Amino acid sequence: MNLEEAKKRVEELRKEIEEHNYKYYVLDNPVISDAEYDNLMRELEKLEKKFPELQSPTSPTQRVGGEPLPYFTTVEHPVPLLSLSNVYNEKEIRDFHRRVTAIVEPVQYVVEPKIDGLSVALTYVDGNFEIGATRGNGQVGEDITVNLKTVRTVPLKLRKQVRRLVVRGEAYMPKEDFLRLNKKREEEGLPPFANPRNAAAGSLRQLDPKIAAERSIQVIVYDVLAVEGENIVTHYEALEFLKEAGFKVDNNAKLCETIDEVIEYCEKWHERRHDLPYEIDGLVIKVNDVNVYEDLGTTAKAPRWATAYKFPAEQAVTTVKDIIVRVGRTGVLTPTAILEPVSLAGTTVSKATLHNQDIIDEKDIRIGDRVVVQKAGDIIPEVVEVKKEERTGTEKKYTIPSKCPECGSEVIRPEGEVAVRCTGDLVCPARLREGLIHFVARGAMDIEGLGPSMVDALIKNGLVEDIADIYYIKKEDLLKLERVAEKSANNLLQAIEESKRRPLSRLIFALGIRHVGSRAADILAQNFHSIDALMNATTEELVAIPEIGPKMAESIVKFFEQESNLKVIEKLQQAGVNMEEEPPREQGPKPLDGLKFVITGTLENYSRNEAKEAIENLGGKVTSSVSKSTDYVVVGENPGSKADKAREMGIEILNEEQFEEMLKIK
Ligand code: 1X8
Repeated sequence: MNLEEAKKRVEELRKEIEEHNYKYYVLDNPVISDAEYDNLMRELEKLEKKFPELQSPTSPTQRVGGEPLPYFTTVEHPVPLLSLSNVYNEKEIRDFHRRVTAIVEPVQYVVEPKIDGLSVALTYVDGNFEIGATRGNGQVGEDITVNLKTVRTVPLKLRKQVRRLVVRGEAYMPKEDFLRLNKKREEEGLPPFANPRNAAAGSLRQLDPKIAAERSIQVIVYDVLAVEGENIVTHYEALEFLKEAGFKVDNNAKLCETIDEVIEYCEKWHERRHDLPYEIDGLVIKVNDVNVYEDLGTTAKAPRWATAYKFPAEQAVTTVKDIIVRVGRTGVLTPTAILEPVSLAGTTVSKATLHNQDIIDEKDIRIGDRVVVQKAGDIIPEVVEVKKEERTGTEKKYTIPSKCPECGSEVIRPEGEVAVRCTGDLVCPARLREGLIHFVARGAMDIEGLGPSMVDALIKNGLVEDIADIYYIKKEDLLKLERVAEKSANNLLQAIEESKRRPLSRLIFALGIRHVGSRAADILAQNFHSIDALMNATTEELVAIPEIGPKMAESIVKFFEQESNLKVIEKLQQAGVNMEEEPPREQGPKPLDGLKFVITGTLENYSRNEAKEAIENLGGKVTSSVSKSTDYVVVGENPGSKADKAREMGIEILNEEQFEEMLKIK
């Protein structure tokens, strides 16, 4: 195929793929199978690789996420993104209507679900997606174009000829994807997101677009902020226009002729709010006729032609069966109410957080009480109030115990804090599980094959009583565990062995010292060069380092004062865990040390074995399947599904040329 033919085919493919994207994501009506779609994508990728001059920033292949950014730049919105006034009940909806009809009459409204996400503005020039920004303060937002490009519902090219178009929409994570993501995060020892909104915001405000690409974010568009060459006279028409231009719009937008119809629609969605695949916190009511917006005007912050009807937080009444405390990884004892299960906000609730002793005292919550529980935007329900009039006199007051229920260590309440903490640091079993999951996690000691279920098995079988014990596990112990065979035992021991050579900063982070995150761990490693030196650091020395505050300094000093913690560190040292800045290496550092490769397809200049040998000679490893710990996938001719998997997971892909470059440079 020559360049001219390739160009023609590339254009055809892009058009066809965009058409299928539109049918799938916007119309919810796919007409081809995933496999057929994948074939089209693969053909396009192949041609773009073969003819790099045909690459284009708006090609559907560009949605995988490019290079990480050092920071986000800010952008001024061409039109301010206003906020909305709120109304909370029927009376207030009618008051809003009265204010509108004092100026225009008659009036039609459009009512739409109010998505609980992150507002974004998308700018298109000559039909091409140019800038995507967060709302920020309404005037100025952050440029998150690289992340929004990975969102399949953001068209890279419009389906209509428009010179310039600025639209507003809501970026969100569907509820199902949110639950799946949190499950995965917990398995990886990462803290879960509190709600889908935080998950969406956290994903789009990542400097590495590959992370955004892995998360399923969607954008529903609901406003034309600016357009050239179109005469849009009603909001309902604007929604039609947006849909034709290729955006995903909410199919639940309804045109209402009367305020009674508006109220009825709000009530309908109040009842059915959990039926939607995304979280909504109310409905937006907008005047349909765009021409009267000027007459209605805006207040300082919000337009008078629209308002948000906000659902009341969902509540239910149930009984507190018991109060227990849970001990988290950081040692905080959190009192939790065990409830008579009750249906609330689409789920069955059987627990509510009581936060701390102050809250229990303030609300006077007792075991046996009838209580009102509430689920606001967040996932964790709370006790709002006690139905004191329903007390029978048998209710029992509750005080958090003075000893940790898990390890019996004293608990303390640090000055100025509401939380109570166990002092058993590295010895408390409740903290051992979480502490171990954290210790072996990817950003810490990165021990592959040691997930939460393996951690549980090790603890349950008494193989580990502190984090250092993992370095003393023997193969015969592992083989006694359920579902551990020779091969996986070997792999795990190998991974444990390798983790001994992690840099000092990883170890400091892995210890789980309060307030010490991975960035602080880097700084500490750079300043102290060894655990020994860090152990002897005083509060004064620590706070003298930029970015180390007094709270963190105190926490570090306290950590190393604990005799039990020092014992664990000594055990780690005796096991041969690196405790100095430069990890010791067997025969000097190699350029590909610690990097994992997967090879798929046929390479022109290397047999499989030659490629493997070349990587291993430079210190890299070759594995047969793509996983989250894979660093690079080398893709030759006729690659298998591994290339797709890598792309899906946002793992860097090397063609043969890039692979050779890497072997040379390194
Ligand atoms: C915010 C939102 C609007 C809509 C949906 N979800 C939101 N979060 C909509 O109009 N369909 S409008 C809006 C605002 O103007 N602040």
